[in-house]
Amino acid sequence: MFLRHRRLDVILATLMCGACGGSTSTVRPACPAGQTSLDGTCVTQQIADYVGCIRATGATVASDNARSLSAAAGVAGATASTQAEVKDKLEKRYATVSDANALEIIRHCASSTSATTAPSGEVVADSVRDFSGAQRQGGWQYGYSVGAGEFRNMSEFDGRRWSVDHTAYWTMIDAEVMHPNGMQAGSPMKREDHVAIRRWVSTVSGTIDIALRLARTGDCGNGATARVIVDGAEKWARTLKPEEHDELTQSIGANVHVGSHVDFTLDARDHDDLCDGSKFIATIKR
Ligand SMILES: [Ca+2]
Repeated sequence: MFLRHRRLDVILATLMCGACGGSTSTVRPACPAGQTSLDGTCVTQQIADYVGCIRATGATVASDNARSLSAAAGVAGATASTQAEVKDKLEKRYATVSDANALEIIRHCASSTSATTAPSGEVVADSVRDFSGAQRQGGWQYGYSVGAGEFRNMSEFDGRRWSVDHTAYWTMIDAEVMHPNGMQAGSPMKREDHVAIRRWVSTVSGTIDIALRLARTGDCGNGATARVIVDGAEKWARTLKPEEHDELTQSIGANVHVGSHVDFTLDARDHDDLCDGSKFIATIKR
């Protein structure tokens, strides 16, 4: 939890005042080539992306204190000349008060946004290569929604797969395969529609290419529907028929910013989750 310490409150109150009290805070200058505006100050794109990552990640894990971390990152970004310098400033500040959550975000974003300098065609995320038992590692989150509800993180990881509650629902995600849960009669599991969601929180800005590989792992039931949803907008959808065991490949493009949600979802189709395990792999390039 951020800002438990009064000393940090004082530091950040000072920083926030410095960020909002000057006459230049409302000025948005036209920045020279290769730079972009960060809260009214021209900085490198890499610094802007780094601060953007800290703000986006902080907002997802610590809403109570995200504004303060956001302000500290903004001030550090506006007064540094490199991403490494921003990281150094923030690390020193949060190490002083032993804020492990803030330090994790600061270091995670430093490694993630180094990809913003990758040349075109570089793989910035791969759902199999990056798969792990840690939420947010590599920008990936493993979750689900109840029906069309909001994204929720899965909480169980058994060393191979994420699940909601493996004793109650089919809903799961492993390195390659996803499975939803349905509310049809006859299932031994709880009757509740779960959409399985593998989410990538973008570490880059601009146009990305997403290469998909899909296939059914079972051959019964009524099929399952796979979708790619970027910041809430559906970009692609395909229902996999029960017998579609041959790998299907698809390439799609999308425009993203640092912090964009790129969701790979699988739902049971008409509530029937019988044999709905499906391989759904994504490789993302920029
Ligand atoms: Ca189904």
